[in-house]
Amino acid sequence: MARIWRVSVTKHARIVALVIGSLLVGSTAIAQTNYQPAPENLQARREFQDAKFGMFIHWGVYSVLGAGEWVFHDHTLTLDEYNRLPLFFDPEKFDAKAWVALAKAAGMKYITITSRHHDGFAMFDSKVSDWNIVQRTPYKKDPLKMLAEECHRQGIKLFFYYSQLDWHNPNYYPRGATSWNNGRPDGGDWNSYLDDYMDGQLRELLTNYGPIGGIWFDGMWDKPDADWHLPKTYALIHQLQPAALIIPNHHQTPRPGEDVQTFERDLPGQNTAGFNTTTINTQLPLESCDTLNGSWGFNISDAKYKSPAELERKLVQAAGNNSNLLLNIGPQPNGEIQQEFSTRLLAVGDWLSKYGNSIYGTRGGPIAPGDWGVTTQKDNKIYVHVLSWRAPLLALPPIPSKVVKANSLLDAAAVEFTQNADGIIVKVPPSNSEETDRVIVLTLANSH
Ligand code: H79
Repeated sequence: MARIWRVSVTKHARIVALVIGSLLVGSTAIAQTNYQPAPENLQARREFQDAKFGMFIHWGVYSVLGAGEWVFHDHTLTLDEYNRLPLFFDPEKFDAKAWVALAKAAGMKYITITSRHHDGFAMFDSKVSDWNIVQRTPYKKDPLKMLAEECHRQGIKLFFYYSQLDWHNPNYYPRGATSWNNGRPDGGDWNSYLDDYMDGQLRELLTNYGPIGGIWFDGMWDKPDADWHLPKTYALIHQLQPAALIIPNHHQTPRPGEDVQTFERDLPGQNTAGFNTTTINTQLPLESCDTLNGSWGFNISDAKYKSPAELERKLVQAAGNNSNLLLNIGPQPNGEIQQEFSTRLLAVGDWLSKYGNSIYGTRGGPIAPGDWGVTTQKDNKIYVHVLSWRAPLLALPPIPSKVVKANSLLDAAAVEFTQNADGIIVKVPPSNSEETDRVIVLTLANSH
């Protein structure tokens, strides 16, 4: 008996060893599970954190209808109906140079653009299928190519948004939570969708556009329990461009192989949107995305534009929470960016030309964000961003370093302060009701 038992245990052990072995041999999955970011990836993460402010662009054939990027779904269109949209997409006013120049003038340091959204329509020259801008539209050109060239010329990093969710491809099967009966067959090859179609397109995006900042994934939440072959896809990306950052908007805590944690319409850890995780990965750069009005893709009936002051506060709040802000605009189908967007962006750029020192290159400061505002830090400077405080004195909690000097950022005027074991009290310069943010610079002793 005992002998038989021992044999069967040995047999089991052998099977287990075999399974583990087969996972180890030639499997990129293991490589990404034990993901060690390449030195250039770690460097890219630091540069990403220094950049602080990016332009998010949602642009696709959905823009033609002026009802946002979910119009296929929201109007329960059929495949036949949606297939007509590319025929009207002819953005004769698209000017890559002007888009990049606008991002720069707004003080933005990177651009993240939809290479394809949930409609699966590739806004680039893809050989993987003909469901793309070059083959289906009268425009026939690849705007991402033009944008990539212009970004490289003007020194802006370009990231590609890529929707893993696909409402068009029959191989996106079994369909997910957001699917409806739009005329796709009841069958499809999920593995082929991931390995051939998606990885094929990612290979194109990481090969044909020069060095890119990274891939911003969205839509995995449509099929949360599916096997997305993430380790394989992540390994492919890091193998093609080790510095490219993988930024997944799956609303979960980060997984191995991911380089940035992003939060949709929320500051990190604050789940006001209702679908974000409240767990922050302290090892990774953080990003928060939001919209300039209320929409991502061009929406002709959305006039809820945020004021420059609101946008500046969002940026300051993000920076004070150790995060970037990725601010979205949805260009028109003709390729133009509407004035309501550009004027506000230019105003933010103007503000940043004065306040940028307290934002760019900083990390979240040593004092936790409060109702009064936030802090950022760079080298031996702490920037106290007073966003909402009417009283003349502001009491801050203690910090380990000695403050040797306090100045107003704008005019360098000395600011009175006292520091003891209980904290720091600063005399806040009087508030001018027009001012978005009053920044006081604390200079610390014993630092470089
Ligand atoms: O690209 C933009 C939007 O089109 C896309 N992400 C941004 C960047 C987006 N898709 N959905 N949402 C934003 C809102 C989130 C809805 C969700 Fe759900 C709630 C996801 C999970 C819970 C709805 C219900 C979709 C799946 C279940």
